[in-house]
Formats: sequence, structure tokens, C-alpha cells
Amino acid sequence: MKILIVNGPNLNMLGERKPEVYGQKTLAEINEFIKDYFRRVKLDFFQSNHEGEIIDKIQQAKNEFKAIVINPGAYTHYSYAIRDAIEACPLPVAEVHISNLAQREDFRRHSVVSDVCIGTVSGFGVYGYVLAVQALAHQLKRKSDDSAN
Ligand code: CA2
Repeated sequence: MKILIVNGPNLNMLGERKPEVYGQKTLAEINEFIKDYFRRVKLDFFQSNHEGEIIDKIQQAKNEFKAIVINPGAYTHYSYAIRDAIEACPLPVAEVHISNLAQREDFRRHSVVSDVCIGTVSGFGVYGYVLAVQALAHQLKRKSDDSAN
């Protein structure tokens, strides 16, 4: 089972600034941290600061992956284009935020992608990515067990 993890704009800057909000790990360290939790799930990581590249990746994912975990960064709050790409994607998509959006500035409290994702994890730091992968892997396994019976 292969799951794609997509990170949006500025998440390549993690560990460099704002450790009080996003922690001290760099994105490369976070990706290693996530991988360490999974033996049977294969993970691929993609980060881009560009909306179109994120959309291309979501569109191509169905050929290679069973599910997507996405932290769209600030696009969360206004990108209808990323929302449309998620909605059109046949794979289950889980939304992750490192910080708790409900505790942040007003403009961060609304996500335009939440209702086209199967679920959202927000506020558990980088462990949120692990939780999202676990939830997706559990759902995918349940689905494949159901179709075998
Ligand atoms: O909490 C999250 O995971 C966010 O998706 C992170 C985004 C932010 O725009 C969302 O509102 C919430 C941005 C994360 C990157 O921000 C940094 C900026 C400078 C240095 C390090 C990180």
C-alpha cells in the first residue's frame, strides 16, 4: 500500500523559523519521523510552493497511490483550485495541519478543503501526519477486507 504525503507552500521552511508554532524539526526530519512509524505502508513525499504543481501531483496520484495526506499550507484557506483537484481525485484524501487552526488567526480558522477530505487532523504537531496515515491505512484495509468477503 503506497500513500502520498503532500506539503504546500513554506513547509520547506520548517525548523528554520516559528518553532513555537511548528516545532523544531525540518521537513526532511519530519518525513523520517513519519516513515519510522510504518513498516508495511510505503510513503512518498512531495513539497511545493506552487499551486499548479500541487494540483498536477494530486491529478497524477491515482496511477501510483492508494491515498493522499495533504497539508496545503496557506492554500488551505483560499485555494478553490486545490479544493477542486481533491474533489475530483478518486483517492481518499486526509487533511493535516501541524498547528491547531481553531486557536489561530481568524483567516486560518476556515479551510476550503476540509469538506472534500475524508477527515482533518489539526493541532497534534507533526504526529498529525502519522495519525492521518494510520487512519487512511486502516480504512483502505477495511475496504479491501470487505471486498474480499
Ligand atoms: O498548521 C499548519 O500545518 C499550517 O497548514 C501551516 C501553514 C499555514 O499557512 C497554515 O495556516 C497552517 C504554513 C506553514 C509554514 O510556515 C512557516 C513559515 C516560516 C517558517 C517556517 C514555517
